[in-house]
Parts: sequence; structure tokens; C-alpha cells
Amino acid sequence: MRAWTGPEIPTIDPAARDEMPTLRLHDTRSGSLVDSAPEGTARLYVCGITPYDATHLGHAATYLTFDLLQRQWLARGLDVVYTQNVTDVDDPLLERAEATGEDWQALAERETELFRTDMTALRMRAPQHYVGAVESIDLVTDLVARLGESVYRVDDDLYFDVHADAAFGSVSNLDEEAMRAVFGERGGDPDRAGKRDPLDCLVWQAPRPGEPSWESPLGPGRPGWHIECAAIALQHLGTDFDVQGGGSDLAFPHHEMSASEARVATGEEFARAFVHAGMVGLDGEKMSKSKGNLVLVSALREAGTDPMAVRLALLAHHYRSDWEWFDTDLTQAKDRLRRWRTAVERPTGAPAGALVADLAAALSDDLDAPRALEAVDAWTALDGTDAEASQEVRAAVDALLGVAL
Ligand code: 5CA
Ligand code: ZN
Repeated sequence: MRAWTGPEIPTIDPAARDEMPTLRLHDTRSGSLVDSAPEGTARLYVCGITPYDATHLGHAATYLTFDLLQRQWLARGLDVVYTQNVTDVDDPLLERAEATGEDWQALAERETELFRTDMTALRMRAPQHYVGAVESIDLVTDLVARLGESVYRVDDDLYFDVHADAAFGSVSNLDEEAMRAVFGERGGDPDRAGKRDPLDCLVWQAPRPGEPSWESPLGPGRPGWHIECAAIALQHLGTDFDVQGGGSDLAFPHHEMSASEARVATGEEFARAFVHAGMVGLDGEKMSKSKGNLVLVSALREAGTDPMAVRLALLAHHYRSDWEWFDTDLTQAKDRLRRWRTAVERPTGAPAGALVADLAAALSDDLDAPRALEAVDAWTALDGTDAEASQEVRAAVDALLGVAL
């Protein structure tokens, strides 16, 4: 799978770097804020799209969260290794292709390309490893083999026994009952006869009529969803990487299962922190491809909306909150962008130093983007005589918020 070229991200003055507070992030596993202070290199895995439809603002808000996180690490002078998957074979993709009569691979390729174009327009840093499930079949079957006795057969499908992992449940912090309640809604099959436990998850699915499958030492089939991310993350980041990220709908079962499979296979922790973005809604429901209540990034672009206004509209909500999109979000963001651009056109302004410190303080505190936007608003309302200020503010707003003025 091709990675793509993302935007150049301006560097922060090393002098300002030393003043930056420790970055703190909300970790779902511990249920609290944890320090994120990797040494030298930060390693990040973010769950990618299932490419059967175009990118909506909910997806964009989630990817923006992890873009902000990377900008914090980069501002501290760290190298960042970013891996993202693309679930390029899975039920929703095959179902959509079947329904429209399109070839499933052509559909996946087209939507993946549109995703990359959308992400670039929104100034998201590109992953170094952008990896599909299909190209990772060997990684998946190797990992299934490493799971040994914790994998068992139901008919010709292979399942992972979640009780093989004493720490199962520790990522999402849900009890059995809560887990069962959401498992079925989120791709699980709690009622499948022959499983040891209703929560056991599919790792290798035997061929079904009309569906693609691959030969493997496990027999013919295709990867289960959770093992896909475990295999890709372990291959490209190793164990105990810094952050596993995605939307809050992935905390259980997806991140719970991937982490469990990785722990059982390697004997080591999968990730240090599990960071989850809230759900964006539209018309009173979670924005989702299956419900069809979407505002698409590509549709906004086609309508001529400045992608920086879209980015600002998303930044105005804290990543951890669930929120609903209204057209007024965009109107307000456009106004803000206009005000900021007018302010940096002035020949002189108030010195940038205090603003850079405020931005760093807000974003270090669990990526508090709304507070960061208010700090920029406050700077634009000041007058001053510093002829360098505009240039420095432009660079800081781009480096830390990804908004090009
Ligand atoms: N391919 C899997 C992950 S391995 C998947 O969940 N794909 S997805 O296309 O359904 O979602 C891609 C990302 O967008 C996930 O991190 C998901 O949590 C996030 N996401 C989906 N819907 C929303 C929403 N309404 N608001 C915020 N984030 C969302
Ligand atoms: Zn994933």
C-alpha cells in the first residue's frame, strides 16, 4: 500500500521546546491522564478506514486528534513513526461492492485514494507505513500460528479464546455484561454455536461462496478484523508502542481484542496508552457510513469550502467529547479563519512568545484544541509593534494546530 506525502510541518524553536510542559493524554485503559514522554522516537498506530465509502467529518475528527498528537511530539524534537492500516477486505466492503455491482478491489482502491486526498487537503501528517489487510495476509497467518492453543476451530473458521489472556478486558474496562451488550453490534458474533465463550473473536474466516479468500497454512480464508491490526502494528511498530488510537467505538471490541491477541502471541504489552476520540453525530445519531447521515470531506471540498475552515471547525471541539455537527460550525470557523488571516496580514503585532507558550500549554493538556483556538483569538485582538510576530504566529499555528494561514 502506498504511503503518501503529507504537509511540511514547521519546526518549533528549540528554546521554546524546553519550556513545554509534559504532554498528558487520556488513556482509556487506566481511565486517567497519563504522561506521554517517549525518548527519541514516538510510535503511533491509528486504525484506518474501511474503504467502502467516502471520508466523513467523524473520521476526519478522529484522524485530526492523532495529527495533533504527532504535532506535539514533533514540537518536542521527537521522531514520530506513524502506522495506519486500511481494512481493504471486510464484510461492509464486500457487501457494498455486491450491492452496487462494483469490483470490491476497485471500490477499495478508489475510496482509499479519496481518503488520502481528503487527508492531505486537511493538512494531516501522512503515515510512514500505510498498510492494507490484503497485503498483510502472511503477517496475519503467522500471528494466528503464534497464538497456539488459544486458537480453536468452529467448523472451518478459527477463533481466539479470550480467556487465554488473563488481562482481557483491561483496555476498555468493561465488565462481561457490558462487553456482551456491544460485541454483537460491533462486528462480533456472540450467538455463534460452538464457541467456547460468546466473546471469542474470529481470527481466520473460511471461504464463503462468492467471497475472496487466500491460501494459507491455516487453510484457505481471509483475516478477522482485530488480528489484522495486531499483525500490522506488531510488524511495523513492535510491542509496547506509545499510543494505539481510534474512535471510541473501537475501544471494545476492536482494541481490546487486538491488544489481547498481541499479548498472548508475544508475552508483552501491545501499547502503552489507548487514546479514543469521541463520536461525531449528525441529526441526532452517530455519523456513519451504514446509516448514511454523512457530511463528506470531499463534498465540502467540491463545494469550494476552504479545508482550513473545515479543520478549524473540527478543532473547536475537544477530541474526547461526543458532539453533533451543525452547518453553523462551519460558518463560525470561516469567520475565525478570516479574522486570523486578517490579523497576520498586519505589518506588526504583539510578540508571539506568549501565544506559543499558551498553545503548548493547552495542547499538552490532553490536546485541548478549543483552548488553543481561544489563545489565538486573544492574540489577534492585541496590537503591538513586533514586526516578526505575524511570521512567528503563522509558523506556530501551522506547527501545532495544522492551520495554514
Ligand atoms: N477499519 C476499521 C478500523 S481498523 C474502522 O473502524 N474503519 S471505519 O472506516 O469505520 O472508521 C475509521 C475511523 O473513524 C475509526 O477510528 C473510527 O473509530 C472513526 N469513526 C467512525 N465514525 C466516527 C464518528 N461518527 N465520529 C468520530 N470518529 C468516527
Ligand atoms: Zn484497527
